[in-house]
Amino acid sequence: MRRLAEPGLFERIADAAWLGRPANRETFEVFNPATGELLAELPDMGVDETRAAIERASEAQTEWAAQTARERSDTLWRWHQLIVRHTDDLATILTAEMGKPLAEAKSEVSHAAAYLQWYAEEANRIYGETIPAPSRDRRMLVIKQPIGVVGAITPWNFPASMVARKISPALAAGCTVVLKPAEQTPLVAGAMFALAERAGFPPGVVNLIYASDGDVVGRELCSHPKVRKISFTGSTEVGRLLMRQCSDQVKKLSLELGGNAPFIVFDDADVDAAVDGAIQAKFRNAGQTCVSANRLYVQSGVHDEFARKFTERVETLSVGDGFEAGVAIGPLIDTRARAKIEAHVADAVEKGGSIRCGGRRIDGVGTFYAPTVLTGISHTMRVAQEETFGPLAPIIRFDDADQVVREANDTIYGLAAYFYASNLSRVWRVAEALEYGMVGINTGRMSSEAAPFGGMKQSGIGREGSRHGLEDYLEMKYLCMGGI
Ligand code: TXE
Repeated sequence: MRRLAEPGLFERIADAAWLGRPANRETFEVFNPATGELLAELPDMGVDETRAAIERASEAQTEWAAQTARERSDTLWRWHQLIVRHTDDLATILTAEMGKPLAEAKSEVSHAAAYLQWYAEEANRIYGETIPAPSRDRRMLVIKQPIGVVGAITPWNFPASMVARKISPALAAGCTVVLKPAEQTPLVAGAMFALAERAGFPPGVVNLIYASDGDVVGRELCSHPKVRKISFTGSTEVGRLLMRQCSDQVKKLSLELGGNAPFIVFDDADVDAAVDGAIQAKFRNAGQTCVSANRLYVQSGVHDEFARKFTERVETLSVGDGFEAGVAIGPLIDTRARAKIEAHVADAVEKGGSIRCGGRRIDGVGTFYAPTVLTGISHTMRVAQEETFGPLAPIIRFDDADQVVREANDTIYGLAAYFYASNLSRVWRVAEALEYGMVGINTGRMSSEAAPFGGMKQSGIGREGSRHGLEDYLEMKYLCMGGI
């Protein structure tokens, strides 16, 4: 592990004692996907530890909810400041365990801090309503109250910002949290929790479970009656499973699942801007984002120009260890992720697609794959139907503008879509017709703590970020007073 400005932070991460329980003999290992280096051995927690964490969270709930909004806000703000102050260390840990380029890791930590800032502010703005009563002797109003203990499960692709995006609205609302980070990337979550401890959250308000087996912890969170809500980001497959597991208790769920984002370039688009946007939307985080442009539809009039300019740019993206200067594409999270990309490329080539660049793994210890452009792709190939989650850009030529919107919508997913066009009437019609929770128009990047993030169809339930993200952690209670 590289040197941190504050080495004590790293030691704290792996120390089971600070998590409020004795060191467990079972452990699991965390590796750097670029080098194979063993980074840490963590206590492998199971049902007992999860249950104990839920009990602690439940005991802390009443007192935390009874704090004034300003008091909760102040603690969140202190946590935000600690994260800002330790950005370099957190980014170093993140790049080591996840692989993304250090500059991207720093920007992710800043994004995480932005959520804490947003919800520290939003904690003070949880308003109810008064309702004009239909009779004179009544008063009717709505108050908002925290939902209770929240079980949060986060993925490996944004291991810092996903933690902040789930925990900060929950804490602002007055909920307490038990969080299980992804087994591949638990270290930055550990560091963030160590900073939360310094920020002064009362004991039991935030609880961390390190575990190698998501299923064991997930089952306990879903079946424990004191957990009132599950918030999950990850695969659609696990999302469906969690929904089934929560059904017995009709437990509330927020799900942010897979995507299959179309990126459409119409004839009237600014091609150079579209190339820039596609590079951002496709290759950020080596394509391992749920809003990644999964399939590029380019209209015939600009297809050849776009494909040429885009391929030229992709060929300049350097692949390597995220700590090396100038690296744009880090390793994939693991060999399973790389095998999925290889299967999608093989299927496309077998069915007539052509490799314009890349199309191969890079030999060596790390799980690297060359950034790849495919042309001659059709809508029915696996690469256009499934979420690839890697640095692979398949280009589909189209002629009919109405047909392309139908194909863009022809998927079980509905998270993010992008399109480039200049005709205003087309811009409105396409934006309204796309069945997606988020639509980027003439931009390849749209995530913000100030905006609602989430999807339609099987991409999930609920929204994160913005004032809407807070509502998912609040219960609405109607009060009716008679005899006035
Ligand atoms: O996801 P998993 P994986 C998509 C993407 C990727 C695919 C598989 O297409 O290629 O999913 O990735 C925990 N009960 N996304 O296998 O398994 C697990 O420990 C409860 C999109 O990594 O869903 C981790 O903390 N929890 C996505 C988290 O779920 C369980 C981000 C995610 O892992 C569990 C990641 C269980 N039975 C993958 N099994 C996005 N929306 O950004 C696993 N987990």
